[in-house]
Amino acid sequence: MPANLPPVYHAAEKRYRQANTPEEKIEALREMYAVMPKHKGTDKLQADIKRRIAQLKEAAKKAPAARQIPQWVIEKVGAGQVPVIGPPNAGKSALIAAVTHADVRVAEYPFTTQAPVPAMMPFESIQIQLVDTPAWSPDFDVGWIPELARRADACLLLADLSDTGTGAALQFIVEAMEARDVVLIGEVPDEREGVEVCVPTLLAANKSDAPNASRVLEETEQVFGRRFPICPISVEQNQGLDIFKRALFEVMQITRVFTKQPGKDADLGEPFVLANGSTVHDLAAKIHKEILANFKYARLWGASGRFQGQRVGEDHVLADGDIVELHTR
Ligand SMILES: Nc1nc2c(ncn2[C@@H]2O[C@H](COP(=O)(O)OP(=O)(O)O)[C@@H](O)[C@H]2O)c(=O)[nH]1
Ligand SMILES: [Mg+2]
Repeated sequence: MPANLPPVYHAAEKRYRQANTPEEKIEALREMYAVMPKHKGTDKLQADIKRRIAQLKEAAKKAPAARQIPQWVIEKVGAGQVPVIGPPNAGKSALIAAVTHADVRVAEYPFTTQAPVPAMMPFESIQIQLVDTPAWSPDFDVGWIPELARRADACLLLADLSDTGTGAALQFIVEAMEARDVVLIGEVPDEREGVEVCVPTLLAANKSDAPNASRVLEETEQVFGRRFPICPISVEQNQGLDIFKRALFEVMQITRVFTKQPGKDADLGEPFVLANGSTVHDLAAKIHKEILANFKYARLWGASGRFQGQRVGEDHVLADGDIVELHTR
């Protein structure tokens, strides 16, 4: 039986996954428990949440007040945070160096990157925050990468097309994530069960210039083609990087909205970034709570309108690139 969890549940679950302290986690779990429907279909989930609360309380008793924010919590800036995750030598650092202005170390020997390193990737009107991570493999277990992924807005998995073992290496990562309740998936389903966190993920397949690349790409597609969108690139030869940026933007499921003041030109500099499906209400709430409180109507230019300058209400669903003029009392 599907659990049919309400949006408030998913909101609390998001707080749970982004919580930095045990207290915040317990609070979010309690909220999840309070708002979830209690029926047979959620028996397992109810038990699971209770177990987690008990575990957290137990852990808090043993290690009191470790309030420090872990070093792998990276402050989010820009339109979204995207860890770049993959096996050793896939070219994670090389990719980040190619698409950002950051100085990340690229090396022919594995395990060059030891701590998460954030870097901004410009994409059209926005900046996406990529986070370089250490290579993750059975020989080198980086336990905090799932924690980074859990809080992320999307993930980028990087395959190495010069390595026939890249499919198995990625499989290891995907499964190790799932063991920590982090599910990497191309498109997050609307209806979900359980406490797992789904993170929208793009698979970029690097080194398409390598001798056996097309065969390895085919194998990678066979294993992961239904799970992730796959985007072949060659960082070294600067191939496919524009398509890659667009594909990552698509996976993130975000809508860019520009605002304008009545009687003035639109501010086409930096858009507001909203989740797909957001409304004029969500935009107003993001700008200022006074604007939301005094909202009268909006005028709209862009793809979501029937005509340019259309007058719309709070419930109007916005589209990428829309320009909105908010009118207040
Ligand atoms: N042939 C080829 N080699 C690449 C490409 N991108 C990166 N490399 C090489 O792969 C090695 C590992 O790169 P690095 O970015 O350090 O990998 P990381 O461990 O995933 O961060 C370096 O020697 C890079 O020069 C590519 O597109 N094609
Ligand atoms: Mg690296």
